[in-house]
Amino acid sequence: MDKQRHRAVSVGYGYALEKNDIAAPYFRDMGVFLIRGITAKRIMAQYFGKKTGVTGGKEGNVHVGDLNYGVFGFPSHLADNYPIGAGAALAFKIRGEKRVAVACTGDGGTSRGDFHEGMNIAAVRKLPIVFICNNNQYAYSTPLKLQMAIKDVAERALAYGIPSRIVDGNNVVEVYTAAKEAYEIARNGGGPAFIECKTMRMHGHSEHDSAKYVPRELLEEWKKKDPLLHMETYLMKNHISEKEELDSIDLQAKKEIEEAEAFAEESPYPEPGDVLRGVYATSIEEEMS
Ligand SMILES: Cc1ncc(C[n+]2csc(CCOP(=O)(O)OP(=O)(O)O)c2C)c(N)n1
Ligand SMILES: [Mg+2]
Repeated sequence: MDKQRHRAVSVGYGYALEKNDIAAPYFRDMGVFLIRGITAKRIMAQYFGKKTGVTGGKEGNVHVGDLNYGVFGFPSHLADNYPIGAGAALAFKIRGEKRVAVACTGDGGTSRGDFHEGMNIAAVRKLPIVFICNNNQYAYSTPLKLQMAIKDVAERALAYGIPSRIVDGNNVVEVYTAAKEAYEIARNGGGPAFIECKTMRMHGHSEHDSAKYVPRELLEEWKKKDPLLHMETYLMKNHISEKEELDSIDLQAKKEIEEAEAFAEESPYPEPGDVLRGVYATSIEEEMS
C-alpha cells in the first residue's frame, strides 16, 4: 500500500480541475498524474528508467510531466512550480481563456525565493492560479518550527494580498471543495488563492531516509487521521459505498499496479541515441551528421 499516505492533497486538488486547466504538481503528487490520464504503466516505467516511461528513459525519478495531459514537468527546484504555474496563468489571461492553473509545493518550498516570485506576480497581475501547499510538517529533516517563525504557512499569503484557506490535508473532500471554489473564483477573474493543506509525512523523505528525527508519538497521532481510512469511513457512513465495493476498488488498484510492474519490467531501455531526442539543444557532432 502507499506508504506516503498524503495523497488526499493531490487527489483533492487534481479532481477539482477542468479538462483544459493546467497543473504544476510537485513530486508527491502522482495522484494528479493519474487523474489527468498519465497511466500507472508509464509512471512505473519511468521509475525503471525504461523507454516507455514518461521521459522515455531519460530520468528515473518523478521530476516529470506531460503537457499533452496538462501537467508541467516538476523541475526539482522546490517552489519553482509557483512561477511556472503563474506563467501559464498569465498566458491564459493574455489570451482571454477561461482556464486556471494550479501549482503545488511543500512547506519547505515556501521558504525559497521562487515561492515569493510566483506569489507576487500572481497577486500583482491578478492571475487565474491557485497555489497549494502540502504542509507535511517536515522539509527533509527540518521540522516546521525551524523552517518559519509563524504558526500557519497560510500567513505567508497575507504579505502578497492573496486570500488563503487552511484545510485538513488528510480529508480529500475538504481539499477538493476548497480547490473547486478557488478555481471558480480564479476562472472568473477573481485572482489567485492559497490553500494550505495540513498533513503529515508518514515515512522518510525518500526510501533512503529512516526519519529517526521524527518523534514516534507524532506519527502515532497522525496514523489515526489516515486519509484512506477517513475516506472509507466517510463513504460508508454516508451510504455512498459499501465495504465490498471498496475492497473491490482496492483489488483493482493492486492489479493495475502489478500490471504496470510487469509492463515496466518487459519494456526496453532507451537506445543511446535517444538521449538527444526531445531536448532543446543537440551537440555539434549531431548537427553536422
Ligand atoms: C533547490 C533545491 N534544494 C534542495 C533540493 C533537495 N530537496 C528535494 S525535496 C527537499 C525538501 C522539500 O521539503 P518540502 O518542501 O517541505 O516538501 P516535502 O518533501 O516535505 O513534501 C529537498 C531539500 C532540491 N530539490 N532543490
Ligand atoms: Mg514538507
